[in-house]
Amino acid sequence: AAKKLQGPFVPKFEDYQQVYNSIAARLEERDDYDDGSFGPVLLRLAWHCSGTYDKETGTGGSNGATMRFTPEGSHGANAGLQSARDFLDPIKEQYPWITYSDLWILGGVCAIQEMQGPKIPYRPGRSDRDVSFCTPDGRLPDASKDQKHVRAIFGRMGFDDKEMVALSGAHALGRCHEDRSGYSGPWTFSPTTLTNDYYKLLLEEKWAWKKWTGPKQFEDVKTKTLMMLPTDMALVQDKGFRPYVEKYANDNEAFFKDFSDGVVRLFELGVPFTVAEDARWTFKSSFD
Ligand code: CCH
Repeated sequence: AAKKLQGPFVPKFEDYQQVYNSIAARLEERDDYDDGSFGPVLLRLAWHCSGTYDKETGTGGSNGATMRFTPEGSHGANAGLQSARDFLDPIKEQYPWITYSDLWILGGVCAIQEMQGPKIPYRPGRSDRDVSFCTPDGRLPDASKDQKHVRAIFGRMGFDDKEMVALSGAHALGRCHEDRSGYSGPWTFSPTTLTNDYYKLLLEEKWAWKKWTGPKQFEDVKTKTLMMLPTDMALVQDKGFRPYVEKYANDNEAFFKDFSDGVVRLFELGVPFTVAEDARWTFKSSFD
């Protein structure tokens, strides 16, 4: 019999596409969650891994998957993300060669594409690190604050005004849960499909403080079913941010382009890749 060359398994594009397909299939299968999809919470997991990055010290970011450990997993901002990690665990069992940190980011990529968002080019290369790499609490944004805080937090990651507004369009997806953040409700009427509705609603609806005993948030006056956080409202109140809100409200294609570029950058913060930028992969979606 022909002798097969043995060596360490080096996964290729096709192998990662298979992982993507398995996540997509599991998203389809587990439609018993929230508004019918784990997609939003998968995206939030990927963002909260990445959004701890600090450009001055080079610490934080998606390399490491340190949210597996209690110090970081129990940060207030990460409440509820256990459900996203649990959702991905059977995928990790099926493909033990992928690192948690590459898998969690691939989960975010898959969630965006499967919720009909733009393509998010991807490179692997993240390795899992131990508990000593957990980031300190307080690196993720606090929704009760204003534009100064948003600029300080995203500025620390290295983002500019345009990117901050583009990334915030993720709030077209998902909802706030009282038992997680204290806030309540979805931002749009289609929380499992990525659209530019977040910007349209910010500009077109009338918003007022919600009358309740929970944290200060806005609700739409007309239906009282949608919400905005103080940090969301800061995007239309601030002179630097507002032009981008208007641009994305009027041009979904421009939003998709800038959102994709911003997410690619976000998901790669602090990762020591050996693969070049021009060798990123684009995964086929389940409906392509
Ligand atoms: Fe966010 N987000 N986010 N967010 N977020 C929440 C939920 C989601 C802030 C606060 C909150 C981004 C930026 C910000 C998602 C993606 C992104 C919640 C509710 C709060 C609070 C959590 C809960 O109760 O379950 C603040 C503040 C900022 C910026 O200032 C960015 C950037 C992204 C991604 C690119 C997604 C998706 C959700 C929905 C999660 C779900 O479970 O439905």
